[in-house]
Amino acid sequence: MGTFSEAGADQLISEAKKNDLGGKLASIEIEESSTKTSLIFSLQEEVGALARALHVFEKHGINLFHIESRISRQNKNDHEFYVECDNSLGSLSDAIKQLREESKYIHILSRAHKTLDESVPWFPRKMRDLDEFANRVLSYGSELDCDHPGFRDILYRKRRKEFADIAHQYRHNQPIPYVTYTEQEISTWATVFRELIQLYPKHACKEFNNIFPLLIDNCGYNETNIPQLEDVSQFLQDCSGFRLRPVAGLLSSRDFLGGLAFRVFHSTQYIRHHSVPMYTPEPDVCHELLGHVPLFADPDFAEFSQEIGMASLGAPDEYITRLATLYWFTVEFGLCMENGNRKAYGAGLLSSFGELQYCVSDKPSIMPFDPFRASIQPYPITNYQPTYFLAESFKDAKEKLRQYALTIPRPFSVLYNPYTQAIEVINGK
Ligand code: HBI
Ligand code: NLE
Ligand code: FE
Repeated sequence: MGTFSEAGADQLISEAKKNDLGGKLASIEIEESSTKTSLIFSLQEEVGALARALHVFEKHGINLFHIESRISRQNKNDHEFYVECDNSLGSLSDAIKQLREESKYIHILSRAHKTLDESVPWFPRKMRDLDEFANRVLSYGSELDCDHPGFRDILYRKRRKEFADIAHQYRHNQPIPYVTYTEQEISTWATVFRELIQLYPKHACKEFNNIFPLLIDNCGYNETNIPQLEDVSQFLQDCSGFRLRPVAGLLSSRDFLGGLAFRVFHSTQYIRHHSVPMYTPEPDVCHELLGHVPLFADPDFAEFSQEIGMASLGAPDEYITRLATLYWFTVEFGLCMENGNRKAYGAGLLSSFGELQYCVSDKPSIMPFDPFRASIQPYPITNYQPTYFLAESFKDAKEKLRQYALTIPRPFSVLYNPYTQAIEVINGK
């Protein structure tokens, strides 16, 4: 792992040493793959000061590889020490804590790998790592909850199990298997499709309406055909680099959001039970293909979605909950302003002909989109939403989200490298 090559890191450290030990460069932490940690601290010139500082390392079981000293440029009465120490044994964080108390300043130049891994929840580093999610689905297929409309329908349960098996067997970079949908499934799709296309021109945002005809032309979207995930995934890759991955059911918020960091959208392939075409609380192929896919083809929206994903990587649990809530009130149930009219851009609205009509009526309450506010708003998951957040535009929502993401405490920052399809971790913000 690691973004900076070791050579690069070493170069930065030596620059820091050469130029200004106490200056800006010295406060950058650079990730290294060895167990070596380098730091600089200052001590007031007095007999025994160095011995005292060195005793701190001894006390906490830290072996020193290297030490240099010089007069501080900032204050001629102070000494500055550069040390390289072994992080693999002993407690370096305790030693640093004590040193902070005894020295005027301390700068950690590079910290060994170990420290990051211990304090941060696991997250995928390469797109291929998303294969790990397949067997971590929360509920799926044959294990339908007892209040699910398909619970008593043995045929439906059997069918859901077939879809779950496809998703479980899927691996990164494979084509998504085509499925032959039954007549009953196509008829459910037809009802949903027919009702929704009557509502889109008036209630869907313009980005959605711009892309929808392209899906009809290129991906087999029409009343008599349920489009194949593989065809749609290829189309999205051409438009915005987003791609689909089949998933058996609900993933944890952490896993689901993590996929978005790679522009990977986990998509169900089964269809809702034929008894509930107007609204279902679960994602299904109508929700993914009609609700989500059109906007993932839009570059601004794709970037917005990826940024939520990137913000989630390695974030503390309480922030994952807030990001999942933000996802809910934007990507799933977001409204935006367009020439003075309220339009839907959330996928949960664009795939439910029941809720799409409701959300533009005067029944729900509408609040301006502010991520600090939206991220803590409670919401029901099995009914129409009582509250929606209204964004000025995707660009504005993206900018606000960026400000919010900066407040998430993480001891590192992340970049996505599209050439390697990998997350690069930069230690020290
Ligand atoms: N899993 N498969 C899948 N699909 C979703 O839409 C989904 C999910 N897990 C969590 C989730 N959505 C949201 O509720 C947010 O927590 C991200
Ligand atoms: N309620 C939506 C629909 O019926 O299409 C699905 C929402 C999934 C979060
Ligand atoms: Fe969704």
